[in-house]
Amino acid sequence: MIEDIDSNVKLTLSKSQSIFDVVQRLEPKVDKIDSKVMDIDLRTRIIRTIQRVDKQDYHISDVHNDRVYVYSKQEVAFELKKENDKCELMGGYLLELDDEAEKLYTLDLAKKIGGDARFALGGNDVATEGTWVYYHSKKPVPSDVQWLPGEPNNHAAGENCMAFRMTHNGLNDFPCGQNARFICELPLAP
Ligand SMILES: [Ca+2]
Ligand SMILES: [Ca+2]
Repeated sequence: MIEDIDSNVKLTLSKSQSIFDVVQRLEPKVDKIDSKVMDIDLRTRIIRTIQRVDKQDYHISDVHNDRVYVYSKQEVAFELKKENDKCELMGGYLLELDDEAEKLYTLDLAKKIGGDARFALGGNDVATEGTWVYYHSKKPVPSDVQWLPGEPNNHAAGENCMAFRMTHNGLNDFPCGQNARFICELPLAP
């Protein structure tokens, strides 16, 4: 590509046209190359992001809003730190829903991937009962993110972790430490 430009420049200059003509002639070519470079950059970032994911252990989503979502295939006794560390090794963190749209996208995928399996996220009210924040960013769970009706209810001995309850297709609080699969959010690598 670079050689092409180079020969184009020489050819054009040899015709001794004005600089303005040269620029005008090359502009569409440069635009085309620019968009190719951006395309290659995106592909590279996707590859860099997903090559850290062990495909034996995780399902990977398509690219969505400049990130991919990774769903564990196995259930674990879900602990925020332990599972978030696994996400960090892949360059991400336990899923943080920024809005209802992100919930619907990740919930829909959870259904397709895991059926009725429980999938845990990064939300929790461990520090202050009833105040829901995300483990990685410490940001509050936005109020437009909808829980299932009647949830979070801090049932029985207490429920301080957040999961998709797939039998009811929505968000529920459940006891940290119980069995769940989990979801990591991986922003595309720089
Ligand atoms: Ca709670
Ligand atoms: Ca609950």
